[in-house]
Amino acid sequence: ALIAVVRGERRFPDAFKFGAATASYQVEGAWNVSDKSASIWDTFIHNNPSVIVDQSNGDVACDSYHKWREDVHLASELGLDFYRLSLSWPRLLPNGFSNYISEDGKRYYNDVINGLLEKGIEPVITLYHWDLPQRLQDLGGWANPLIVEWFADYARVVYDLFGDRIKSWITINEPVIVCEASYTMASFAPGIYSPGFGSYLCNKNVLLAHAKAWRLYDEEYKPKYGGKVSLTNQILWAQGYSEEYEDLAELVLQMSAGLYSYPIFSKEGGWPPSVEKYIAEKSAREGYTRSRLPPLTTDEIDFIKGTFDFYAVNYYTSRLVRNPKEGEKIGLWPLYGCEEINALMEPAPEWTPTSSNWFFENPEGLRRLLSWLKKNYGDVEYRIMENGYASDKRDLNDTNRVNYYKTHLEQVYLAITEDNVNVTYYTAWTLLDNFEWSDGYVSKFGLVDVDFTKPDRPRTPRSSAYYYANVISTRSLCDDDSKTNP
Ligand code: PNW
Repeated sequence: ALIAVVRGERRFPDAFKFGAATASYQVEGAWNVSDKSASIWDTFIHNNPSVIVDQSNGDVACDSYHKWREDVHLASELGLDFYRLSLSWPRLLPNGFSNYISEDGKRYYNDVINGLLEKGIEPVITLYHWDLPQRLQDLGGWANPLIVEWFADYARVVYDLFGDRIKSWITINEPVIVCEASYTMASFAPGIYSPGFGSYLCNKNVLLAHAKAWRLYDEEYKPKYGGKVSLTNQILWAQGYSEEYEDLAELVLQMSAGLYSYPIFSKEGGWPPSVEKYIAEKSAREGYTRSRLPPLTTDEIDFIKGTFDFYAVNYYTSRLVRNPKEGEKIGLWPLYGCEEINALMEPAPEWTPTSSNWFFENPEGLRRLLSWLKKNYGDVEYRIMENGYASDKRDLNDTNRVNYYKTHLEQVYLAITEDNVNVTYYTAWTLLDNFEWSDGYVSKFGLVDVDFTKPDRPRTPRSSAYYYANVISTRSLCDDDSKTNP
């Protein structure tokens, strides 16, 4: 075992759970084995290798398709309470539709789920972590309202196959990235540039698809299995550059967190009022017949409202918000600015940069964000479903990553004990170095190092793995740094 037990002082609540996450395209590889069809990430990168900094792709990745036993073993050595993984839709349903289920896909996910359960690790399943079947993209993907049915059909297959063993579900990972990185930045698959339009169609369809999958579970599976379902939002904490910009920062938060949370988690439902008004007025000034933000009907508002069992959030980084000065260019939403509302977003000079150009360390942002969420969406259960650190070094003694986890867990602890936010899960991103989207294999987030130069992708735990294992075994934040050395 990796653990040395020390008596920590800052103890997390007994029921608190610690885990780690991965995602199918980032770890599995085996992109075309058996009857698996291409996902939009397979196609996007095969067609445009230069969109990835090191021209790499996820064809092999960590080869977790073959090496899942080792991953389960590592998860067990860490002492994880849960392991969050995503399912590849085109691995399970090669047609995209539910008329045909891949035996191979079924076997693979059953193996992983049962392997985790045998070690006493709770599997947490994400239905959609960005690898849409290319065949559905060819029909419009997230811009086509029919995807709401396609997604619900897929969800039904998954609930039928694995529902007896899964108690926690995430429908969709980071809708803001699904819709904005794809349609506004156009740097994520399918890479269709349609800012302020395609992104909003996607936004609406994502909400309806999530709601339909939630209601399906709630009505037909929850009575039998008693699991919980939500979606997870990635939110950059935003605060005013100075006091005069607090209102603008609030509008930025409504544009990012609000567009995907207010319809589900607010009492009123529907689009966040400030954003709805802003975009409607701006669209009219621009000469559009109707708002670029597609309206939600009363039925749709009711259908989406309340479709959650907890609030899930992924946190990495923060921004200061202000209006641009004369001649200053606003960067791309949702990372560097928001053209729609004339907001410039930048890191504070004292926040330490990481190897990902969008990522600067601000641990306090996590605590502030949790308080903001509680203020906006109420005293519900909050689960942190991702948090972790990027480095381009392969060092096993990853002191910066240890420090990131330590300082962020401290903020989680304060949110629980000082601000009374009901946080119940903490998830490290990620178990092992993997394919980091645009950053390829350059930015590494792993608790465990993976040697991508070797065909068998050997895995070696870093200091951060030992540190985290120790936090988990003591359920506490330990001050004794000697315990983090392998
Ligand atoms: C999340 N940003 O993605 C994802 O859920 C993971 O798949 C990913 O590996 C991890 O965070 C680290 O990036 C993000 O540009 C992608 O702000 C981009 C951003 C944030 C999160």
